[in-house]
Amino acid sequence: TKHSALSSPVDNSSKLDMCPDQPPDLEGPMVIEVSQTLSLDIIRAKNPELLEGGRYKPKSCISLQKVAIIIPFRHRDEHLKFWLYYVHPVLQRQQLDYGLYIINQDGEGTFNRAKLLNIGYAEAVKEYEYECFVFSDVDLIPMDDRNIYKCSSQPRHLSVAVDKFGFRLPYAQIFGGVSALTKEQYLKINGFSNNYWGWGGEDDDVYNRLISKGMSVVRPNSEVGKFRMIRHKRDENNEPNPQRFDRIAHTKETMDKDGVNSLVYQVVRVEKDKLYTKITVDVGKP
Ligand code: UDH
Repeated sequence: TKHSALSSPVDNSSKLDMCPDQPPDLEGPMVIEVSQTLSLDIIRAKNPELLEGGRYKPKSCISLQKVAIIIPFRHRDEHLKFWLYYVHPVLQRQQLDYGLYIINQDGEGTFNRAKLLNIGYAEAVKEYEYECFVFSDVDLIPMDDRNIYKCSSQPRHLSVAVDKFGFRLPYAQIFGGVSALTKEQYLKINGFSNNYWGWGGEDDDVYNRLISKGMSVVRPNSEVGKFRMIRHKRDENNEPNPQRFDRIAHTKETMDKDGVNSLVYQVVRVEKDKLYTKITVDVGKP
């Protein structure tokens, strides 16, 4: 009886509860096939709840974390389609408040994965109050949706049992593939190195940074941590970097001056699709 016609509509978000620790609709092990042909239109149609820029948040509860998913990218459109097709539905079942950022290296210069990841961090924090950053290669598809793409009190390595490595960790210190850092954890290590050009070493450098700041790496078990890696040949302009061994031997001395605090790049183009925010960037050259 007291409702005025002029009062603003009820804001439901203030009445929502936090999402549960265990999202109710998870399916567990999933079958991943990478032989079919996919179109972006099919993937868009299968994900009607996505908002412009590859954003989502659950309607029924407040997400436990705001997560930016960051993918380093160049010339891998086929892999990206499989990633979008399989992983977007997983992230929604996981009840995450998330945004997907594809950081596309412009031009044909030497690839720099870690610098692209730093750029992803820097661009994502301009858009939303992300608390957690999940860095993922484009060719890694989770095989179990109980592997939640969110952060922990310690840095988390998610891709622990990749088919290519016989579903085992190839070495104990590995931090590449898919990993998750809170904003605090990321800033504590000054982000990642900008100086690893070409293939290899940059992920081991991140591991060194974490250890030198007194952190440790946590992982899901090897059942939940299963991944399929899409097979591919070596990319052009991403040859193994001969400097990598020397660089990872000196992480401790260089990390305070080489990272997110020394990041320089140019944004060339920003594309907002329902499925992703694609940011094309000039990373410069060695
Ligand atoms: N990436 C691109 N484009 C490139 C290079 C790398 O998008 O040209 C991204 C992509 O997200 C990829 C990630 O960087 O998943 C890591 O690069 P990678 O796939 O080259 O690294 P990986 O260790 O493979 O997976 C190394 C070459 C494998 C050759 C296998 C020959 N059988």
